[in-house]
Amino acid sequence: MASGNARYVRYVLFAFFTVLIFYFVTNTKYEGVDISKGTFATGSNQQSHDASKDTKPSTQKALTGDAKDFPLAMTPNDAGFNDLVGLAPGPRMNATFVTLARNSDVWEIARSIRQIEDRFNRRYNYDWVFLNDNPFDDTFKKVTTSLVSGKTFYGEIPKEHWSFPEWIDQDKAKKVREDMAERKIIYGDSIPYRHMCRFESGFFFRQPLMMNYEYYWRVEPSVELYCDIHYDPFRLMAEQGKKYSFVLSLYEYPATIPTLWESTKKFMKNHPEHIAADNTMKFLSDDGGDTYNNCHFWSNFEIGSLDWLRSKQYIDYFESLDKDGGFFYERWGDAPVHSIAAGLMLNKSEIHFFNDIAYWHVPFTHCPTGEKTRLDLRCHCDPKENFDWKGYSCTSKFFEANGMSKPEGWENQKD
Ligand SMILES: Nc1nc2c(ncn2[C@@H]2O[C@H](COP(=O)(O)OP(=O)(O)O)[C@@H](O)[C@H]2O)c(=O)[nH]1
Ligand SMILES: *[C@@H]1O[C@H](CO)[C@@H](O)[C@H](O)[C@H]1NC(C)=O
Ligand SMILES: *[C@@H]1O[C@H](CO)[C@@H](O)[C@H](O)[C@H]1NC(C)=O
Ligand SMILES: [Mg+2]
Repeated sequence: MASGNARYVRYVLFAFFTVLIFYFVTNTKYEGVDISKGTFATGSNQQSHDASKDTKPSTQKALTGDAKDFPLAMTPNDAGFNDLVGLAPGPRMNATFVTLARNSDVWEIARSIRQIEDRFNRRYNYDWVFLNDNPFDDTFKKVTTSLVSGKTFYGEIPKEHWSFPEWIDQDKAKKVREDMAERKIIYGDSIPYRHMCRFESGFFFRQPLMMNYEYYWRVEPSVELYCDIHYDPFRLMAEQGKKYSFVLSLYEYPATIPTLWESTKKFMKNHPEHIAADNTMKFLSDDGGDTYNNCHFWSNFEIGSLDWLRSKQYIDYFESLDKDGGFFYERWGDAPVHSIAAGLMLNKSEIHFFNDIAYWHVPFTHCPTGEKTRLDLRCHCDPKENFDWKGYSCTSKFFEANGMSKPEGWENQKD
């Protein structure tokens, strides 16, 4: 009997510990294997790189739920913030990535796409439009289509959008290029670079493929993304009424834009109706608009509204600049053109600084200020590289113009 009792006790203890172990195993949280719930996507990842078929998106984007059921999760305290596996639930915006590139840029753009996909788009599957002044070759189409999780589209830019307008004096333009070559101004002797700047200033947003969308995210070859993107930036733009956004800002080389501000002042005089009441002139000028301080948003990264770029106010500005000829008689960049337009014609609340999108384009880095943010977003950038608060950045000026307080820790990153 005694031995029988002891056996019972052993059985009971054994059963108790088995249940206990089972309890601990099933209640252990493994970070990184969260399976996201509530995905109702029906869209497919099928893509075609047959450009002749890809004139417009053939199916409605995968709409995975109502916005009201899936509010933007902006901080780790918000529901769903750390669900980074599987398709993101919630609505999709009418938006696309856009890249201007040559066939020879294929491996550099492949690197950029891979980063955007890993950090963001694999969960959102937004489309990607590629534009080129020459036809894209098969390798370019195959490689990029294989990397993009959304649909890919390839457009050839018409000659009128990539050539000298008839009012440009060719001799005068040539002399400028020779002179800039001698003065060693970067891209100063280049014709294609000037076509590129004029195209990005006035034409990319009205290419037939771009007419299918309301928002764009510009991506260049060889850029890096250093942090996870936990929410849909397109949705932030739409829900918060943003029209233009940036991650890096800096001073333009004055030698490339000697008369851009004169030309802009002429436009302001001719079109006072286009100037926003609550504009960001303070970012652009230190003397109330008399002179330009050369501050601009770095346009190789942009998330913006295509409808705004297609608006009468923006087109009037571009056409006024184009008539003045500075894309060829000087070397006006699309960055100061977009920035001046945004600074003067948008209200302050319509321009957004994405602190949480960490980015590099040679030679500058935007690495989010604040260690907590960097850890929450699993960033792999060196905070010392952050350009935001260094002397040649204009981001301080943007914060001051908007009365925004700088993120904690900015003082330690001044140099
Ligand atoms: N199709 C095409 N794209 C170009 C040409 N020149 C520049 N680009 C693209 O325009 C963008 C800006 O050019 P990039 O060389 O990066 O200029 P940077 O960033 O100012 O040094 C990139 O996306 C390039 O791929 C060109 O002649 N043809
Ligand atoms: C997306 O935006 C474009 C341009 O405004 C519009 O023509 C198109 O109908 C929109 N598509 C959807 C699905 O809303
Ligand atoms: C811009 O701001 C002004 C003044 O605050 C306001 O009257 C106007 O409606 C705003 N415009 C937009 C598009 O928000
Ligand atoms: Mg570039």
